Amino acid sequence: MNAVARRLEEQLQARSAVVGVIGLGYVGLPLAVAFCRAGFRVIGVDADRRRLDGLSRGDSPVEDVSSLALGECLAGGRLRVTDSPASLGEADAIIICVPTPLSKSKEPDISHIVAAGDAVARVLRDGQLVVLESTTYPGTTEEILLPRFSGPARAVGEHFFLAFSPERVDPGNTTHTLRSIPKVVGGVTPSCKALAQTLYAQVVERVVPVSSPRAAEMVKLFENVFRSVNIALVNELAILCRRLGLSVWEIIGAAATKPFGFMPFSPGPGIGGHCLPSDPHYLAWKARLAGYEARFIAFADEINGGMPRYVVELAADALNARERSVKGSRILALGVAYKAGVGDVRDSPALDIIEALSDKGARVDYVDPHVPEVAAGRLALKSLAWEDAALGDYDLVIVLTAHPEFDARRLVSEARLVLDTRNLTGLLGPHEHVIRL
Ligand code: SAJ
Repeated sequence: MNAVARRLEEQLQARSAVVGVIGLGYVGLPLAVAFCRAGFRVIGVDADRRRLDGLSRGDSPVEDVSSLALGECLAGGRLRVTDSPASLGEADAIIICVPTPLSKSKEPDISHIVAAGDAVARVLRDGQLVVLESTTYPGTTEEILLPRFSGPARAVGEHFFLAFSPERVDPGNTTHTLRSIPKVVGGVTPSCKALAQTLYAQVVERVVPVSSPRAAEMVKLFENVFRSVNIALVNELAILCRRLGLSVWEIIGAAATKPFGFMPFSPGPGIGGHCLPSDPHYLAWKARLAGYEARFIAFADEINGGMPRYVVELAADALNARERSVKGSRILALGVAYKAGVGDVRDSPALDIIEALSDKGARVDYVDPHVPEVAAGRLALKSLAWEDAALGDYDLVIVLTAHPEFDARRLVSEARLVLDTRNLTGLLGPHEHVIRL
């Protein structure tokens, strides 16, 4: 480490360094609050004026950050939120946590990373560490950010430092917290890696160094491809078990008794959220550039993407078996969030299912205690209250998100026909009017 690096190292260890976070969403805001609570001064930057206004009022838009915790950081003067990236000139460490969505053609859209990189390049000075956290294809840190930051009199590892560290936030997971989830870090040079390790060691229990930013970028994508492929496997198993007259839930439950070499996943109506539907495509895209077709990723996407249509077919078959058509039937969807316990509807398969049933002429209502209102295609719907929903008034009740608020016993006793895609009613044994995925 040269003198510049050693000085930054001392500031990070003394927690006198100023930390900048670009992107105050489900990744950036918890990180900003964690550094505040560790004693750092933090500058939070976000382009969304409405989000900033809410943050300045102490209203947390992120379920994993309480407004109380946010308010304490603001009141203590440790956290300042702004829409001006120019203020990052004051920061000694800058963490970029901007979205990496897909384009319409399912190709990486790194425009937010490019914009953040250009903003940082305008304020970059000697002695700063920049870490990219946004999930992206292997090579982004060194191909997109490094050239923007390097110059004739500014070399990485000497004047400034650059690393990648994937976010591993699992929204709604109270068991594994930011502090307890090991943090993978890959630096462009050994000094970059060492400084990024010191930065994160102030807020997480375990830092896992890897050989390069590309390795760290790949680790994250592998984690998500692992989940996407295994979810597709159990979704295909669900389709197969139905054809063979078996319960996929029984098969998986029994297989999960194997104490080694097995990891259970659950079939469902499809996959949603900010990660699994999109992250694997970043790797598939990079693989194609390297002349390789990542077939597991493509096939998993095909299976998972086909589940909403499969659920609509099951619903139509269930109504048909009772001499009801979808057209004209009243259907109640339980849950629209992309997974249990959260209010996030991004890429939620429930919205596709509700829209498809409505397009077939069903009148669809929904209940989701975490989502007061939602747009499903052209539909603008408001949630009914679970306790007020007259389950017996519906021709079909479909469980799409297994929120803990839904009482399975009441569902089975009051509803006339249930399609349970999340095994919410699994413990209640077989019922003629309850169909499970
Ligand atoms: N799902 C299934 N079956 C399963 C597991 C999940 O159908 O067995 C569905 C969920 O219902 C959801 C989607 O897949 O619609 C994604 O579920 P998820 O549990 O992966 O939830 P995410 O995307 O919010 O969080 C994941 C993290 N989850 C876990 O590791 C448990 C992790 O992959 C990343 O930290 C995070 O994405 C991210 O930010 O990349």
